[in-house]
Amino acid sequence: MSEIAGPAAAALASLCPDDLVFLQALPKAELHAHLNGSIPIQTILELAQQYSPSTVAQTTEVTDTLEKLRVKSGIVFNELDDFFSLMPAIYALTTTPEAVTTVTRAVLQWFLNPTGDGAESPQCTYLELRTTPRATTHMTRERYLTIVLDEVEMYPAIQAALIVSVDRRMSDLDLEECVSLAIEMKNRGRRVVGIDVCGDPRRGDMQSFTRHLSRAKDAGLGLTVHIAETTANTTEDSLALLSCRPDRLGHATFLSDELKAIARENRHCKPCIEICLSSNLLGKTAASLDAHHIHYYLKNDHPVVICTDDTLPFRTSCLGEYSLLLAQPPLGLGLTRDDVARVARMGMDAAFLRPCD
Ligand code: 6MZ
Repeated sequence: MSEIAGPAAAALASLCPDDLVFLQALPKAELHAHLNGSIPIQTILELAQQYSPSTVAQTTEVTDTLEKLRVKSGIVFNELDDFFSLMPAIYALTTTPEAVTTVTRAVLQWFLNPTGDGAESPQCTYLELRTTPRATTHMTRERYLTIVLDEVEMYPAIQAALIVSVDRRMSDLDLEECVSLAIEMKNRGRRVVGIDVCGDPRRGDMQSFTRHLSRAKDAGLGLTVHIAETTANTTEDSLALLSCRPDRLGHATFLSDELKAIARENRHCKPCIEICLSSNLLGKTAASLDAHHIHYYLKNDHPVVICTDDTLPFRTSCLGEYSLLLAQPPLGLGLTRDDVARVARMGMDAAFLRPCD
């Protein structure tokens, strides 16, 4: 927990001990956490020590990225794009089966084991971790997923499950492979509970994704999509994603009122909005907590779940994100304990292991 910085750290530091005990004891679901964005800094530094790059450019990229990640006060992002530029170096350090085992184990421990800083409770009660199956020179996508699932399944089903992410940049063939793998794994009894669409919001044609996403839903997988995360996402982009009847929406920061209405009509059970406060503030897609779209959803009694997104670059934690709800303005939203408990319950109810359909 000592690694957190930025808005979450400031909110956490402002809470009284009683509030901290309250937040720690609250059952919390973490439903929007990207595996390679959630690697503990210590783990990534250890992997860097074993890394033997083949080119000078690779060495420089990894060194520069690690330097940014290590800054005590956290990275200052100018825009969300700065986040995506960190990923190649992180991926360079996680190309082998051994490295994927190491990072998955470390991320699961970070979320699900007691924190060791005096708190008896883990960061969250239930974790739906998500990751993009990655083929490297050392492994196929199937092997990648098997390795991640082997680690996830070390925990009981009521504690951990996996969402398979597909990246907006993927070709039709890659999408076909990832969705088929997710369905096959689920049918084999492996703990894949959903599909996510993620990646750089400026890329990809979501119209071409719809038949793959519908196939995943028809196979009984939950569907969550990053939608309207930035102003680069067009109405057509969002409409294509909404046409697949997603169960949850990632961010939904720039959904117009018209699109919000369409989202609500999509199903009898409104799609829960995955809210990532620190990610939005640091990635500069929300100008301030005051201006954050969470207010709209809370006011309209629309289900939300509070999530971390990528704890490595955004230097946050589940406790940090919940502190942002409870802390007094301007450090937090100033919600009452009852309201925070209600939000946490909505999050637990939105898990794919407890589908509302
Ligand atoms: C969109 C994001 C993201 O899958 O390799 N990812 N996609 N918006 C975001 N908001 C900040 N944060 C992470 O984890 C890393 C990948 O997750 C997606 C990106 O595609 C990133 O490469 P995995 O485990």
